[in-house]
Amino acid sequence: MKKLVIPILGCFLSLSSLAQQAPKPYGAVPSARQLKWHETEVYNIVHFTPTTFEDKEWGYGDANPTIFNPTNFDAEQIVRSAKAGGSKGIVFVAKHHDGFCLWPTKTTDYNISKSPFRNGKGDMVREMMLACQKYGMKLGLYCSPWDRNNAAYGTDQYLAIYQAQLKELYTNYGPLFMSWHDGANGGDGYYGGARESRKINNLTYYDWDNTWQITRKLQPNANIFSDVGWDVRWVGNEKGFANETSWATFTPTSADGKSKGVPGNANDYDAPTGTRNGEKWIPAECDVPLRPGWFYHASQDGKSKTPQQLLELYYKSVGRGAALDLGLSPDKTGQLHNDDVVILKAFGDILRKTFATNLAKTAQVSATEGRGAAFPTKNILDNNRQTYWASKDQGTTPEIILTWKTPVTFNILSLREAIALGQRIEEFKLDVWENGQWKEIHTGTSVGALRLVRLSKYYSTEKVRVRVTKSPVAVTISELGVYAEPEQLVAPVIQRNQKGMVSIESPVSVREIRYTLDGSEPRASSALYTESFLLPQAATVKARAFGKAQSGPVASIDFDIPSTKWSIDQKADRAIDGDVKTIWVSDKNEKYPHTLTLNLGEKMTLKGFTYTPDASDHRRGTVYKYQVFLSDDGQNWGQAVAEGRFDNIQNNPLEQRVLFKKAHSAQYLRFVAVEATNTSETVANVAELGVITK
Ligand code: FUL
Ligand code: CA
Repeated sequence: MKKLVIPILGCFLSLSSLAQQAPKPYGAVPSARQLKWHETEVYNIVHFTPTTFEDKEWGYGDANPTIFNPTNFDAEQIVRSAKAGGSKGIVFVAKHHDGFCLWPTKTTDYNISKSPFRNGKGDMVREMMLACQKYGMKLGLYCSPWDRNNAAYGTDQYLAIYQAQLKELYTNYGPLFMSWHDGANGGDGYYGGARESRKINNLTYYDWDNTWQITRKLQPNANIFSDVGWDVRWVGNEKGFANETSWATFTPTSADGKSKGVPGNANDYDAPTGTRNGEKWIPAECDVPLRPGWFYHASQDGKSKTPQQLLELYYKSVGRGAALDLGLSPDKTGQLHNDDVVILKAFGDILRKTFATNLAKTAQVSATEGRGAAFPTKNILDNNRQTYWASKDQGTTPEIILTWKTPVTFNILSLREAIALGQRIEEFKLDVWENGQWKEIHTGTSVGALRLVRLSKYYSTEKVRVRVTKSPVAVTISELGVYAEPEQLVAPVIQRNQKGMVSIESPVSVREIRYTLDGSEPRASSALYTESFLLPQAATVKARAFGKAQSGPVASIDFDIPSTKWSIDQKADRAIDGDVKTIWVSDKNEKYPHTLTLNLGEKMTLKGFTYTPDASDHRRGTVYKYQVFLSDDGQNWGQAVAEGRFDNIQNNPLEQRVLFKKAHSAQYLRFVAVEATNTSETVANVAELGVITK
């Protein structure tokens, strides 16, 4: 008898609770490891190797280990500053493309024990790990597969070495939240003295399927990052943002879409958006350096992103369900430059202030289409991503309404789905109550782990409504927030045109801007900027906005001589007009090499030259290999005074500064674009061509 009763009772119970069952998962869903990663949101990749001391972006692999001699390395200063910048983790570059290992590895002599750092007894990976532990930060590691030092690179001996390095790292350090695998591989390098170009087949060379099994086995909680996952995908650019519509699901392939993708050979073009209903849950990481380059260069002092630029990146990465991996670059002392420390803190402070008060918590919340008492609306305000409110299976267009007794002022809406059940929402709308009726102020698309809507202005209202207007299945919302961002003073933008006129403008309205020309910090007593002025010589312009009680961050530009007297052939005036947004592109009927001849108008002493490529999304013909010749008369040119390659210019299209081996006196400079980053392109682009005289 007993045996019969139990199943009947069970059946009765499940019937009565049917309405309160959780929605069925939709599509690919995150693993527990990925759910943890989603909580990280902001972390920092740190580049500090002999390449820092060589003032390069890609070390060739031939630097003498003795140059790696930081006078004041302090992992805690780096980690503390990162944390002040809202970060929850560090991805430390344990080995970059130059092959130098920052831990005492047994796999190669090219490592930290051969450097003067801590008298050859140092282990920087360990110091970084301990600093992370001290400050409650997660640790991830980057170990470059491409190794320009290793003699075995390109042969079938190298994979075992790379795998052994990973094993050492996974065994001696951790626990790791990420294992970072970049896609740059193959090309020229030192290779144990061979100094040649070595090509590999990136589809097979690293045997990723087996190599990553090592990661899984030794560091089961490490999220594997690469162009194709397994856990986190590259967003496809180094600008730091995902597309407006951004899916955590992705179907990775090779670049031509024909085979399985691998790092360095993947459908990066799909990565900014991801794949709706893609095969796997592989959310995007947006990596971007705080300074122009990934490594520290003194010439880039003053060019770090401002807190406001970082905020924009934050809203376009974290706010689109991805993560922001902000690159930090210790200088030769082994610490972050104080400017960067200040910027990080200011950025973190604004984030903390913005999100300190969720105005939604003081509202009365109601929802249509609710799924019953097991999924109450209070779940969207409990700071817990696991608890959620859900609609009925048939109710795919629910609305959530917030009502306050007195109006609130806000400019940010935040939404999270219960992503353990998949990414569901495809479109939503935001309305505010204005003059006795609803006014639609925003339409959004994907939500996923997080969607931050940052409105162009502040709204004051007593009612806010979020309407989901498109979803294939029942909707889940795990958290909802309404916030007001504090008002800000931002760094002005300094520019000089071809006539030598300097203009200084602030992207937001400010009371006043003050500036200096002698390299000193602008103070309340410095010159007041009223209109553009002539700067006919080389000088450092620093400017800053002053508000009622405080002053904003300092903007600084190091101008060389102006191009006032210059002329150029090929109708390439756009290459010398001082404006990086105007671009010269070579004749499309001509093939490489492309040549530009610059007449400086008078003879002068030249220490080097600069090339700034087009940085726009649709750029073509970024120059990779170059040569430079000089002449007194524009007729006789000797040997090239500089030739080489612009490292990493494809991913990070910035001003390239090349110093000649010695200074030369000349009136004419000839820039030869020898090859594009993409060798199938026939054109070359030049946003700006300049000289270094200082
Ligand atoms: C890229 C590398 O080539 C850059 O040097 C840098 O390390 C960046 C984070 O990843 O693939
Ligand atoms: Ca919740």
